[in-house]
Amino acid sequence: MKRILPFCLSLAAASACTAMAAPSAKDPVPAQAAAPAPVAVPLPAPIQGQDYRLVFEDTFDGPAGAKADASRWSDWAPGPRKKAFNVADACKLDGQGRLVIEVRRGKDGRIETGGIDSQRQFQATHGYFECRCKVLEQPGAWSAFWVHSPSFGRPMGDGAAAGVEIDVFEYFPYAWKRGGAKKDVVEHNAHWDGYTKETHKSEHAEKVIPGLAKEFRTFAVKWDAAGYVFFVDGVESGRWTKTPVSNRPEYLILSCEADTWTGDIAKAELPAAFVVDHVRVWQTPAQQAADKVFKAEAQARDEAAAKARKEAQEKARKEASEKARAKAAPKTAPAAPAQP
Ligand SMILES: [Ca+2]
Repeated sequence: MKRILPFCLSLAAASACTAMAAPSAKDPVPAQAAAPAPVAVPLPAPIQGQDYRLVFEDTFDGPAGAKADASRWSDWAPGPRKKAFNVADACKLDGQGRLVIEVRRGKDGRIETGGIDSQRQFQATHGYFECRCKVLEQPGAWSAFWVHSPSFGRPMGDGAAAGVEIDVFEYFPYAWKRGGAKKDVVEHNAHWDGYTKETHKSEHAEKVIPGLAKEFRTFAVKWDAAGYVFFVDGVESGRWTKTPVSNRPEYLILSCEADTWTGDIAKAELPAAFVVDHVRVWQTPAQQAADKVFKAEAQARDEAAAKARKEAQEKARKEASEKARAKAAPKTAPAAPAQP
């Protein structure tokens, strides 16, 4: 068996090896039928022939009304976000293998929606990140699949270490700030160096996809050492040329948000939904190995930054308490003039 092991390991499918290791007539036949072999997920066209392996997948199978799988996602609810309120039942499975993120008017007139992210469950550096979904097309709210950094803007001025907000797709069909209606325009937006006016940097790419919201689309980014290239249904839809290449493990987000600059939500036909069929992440073995190193580096940086923050807080606290003590202490009487 030893001799053929490397041959077995080199096979993508283990069926040939299984056949060689089939039980002899003496071996008991398992009473239970073997579980069906998992169906291989076909490689997306832009990464075919490049040794990519599936490292994350959610196909959103489960009973109707169930929450997204907690081993992969955390729900944003409850809480306010921009012009909406994230509620627990806005993100749920439809029982048909899809996640539905609803945007609706609550009883008190507030806009309710939601989002999920994988910050605690899954992070990766570099790879091919894809989402098959049907986008939301209403004024005042938008849907997005994005990849984000837990240390966004820290350290400032170093997007490689701090990470970049990678908006794999955003769709703002009624965004008046962006030159009027942008129906059918898919956007790929980068943000780095924090969100304040003084430091924030961004880059934008977009493409017109006729009938963008009419059917399910597959949005993807190929993020690697060479940069970022975006795809819609396997066809390139844009690339960034200025954005620093993030070498920071980042997490996945699926969300709907609402704000006034994306149109008048009073005119929206609600409830409406962002429907997600699957999310997959692929990496090459070299990217998987590098990812481990990036994760260790990021952890060391995060820990050092947390320690520095704690020390600074402690120093500030001590200084404030010394100041307060000095203020409260009785003034010492001036020394009497020396007698002649
Ligand atoms: Ca699905």
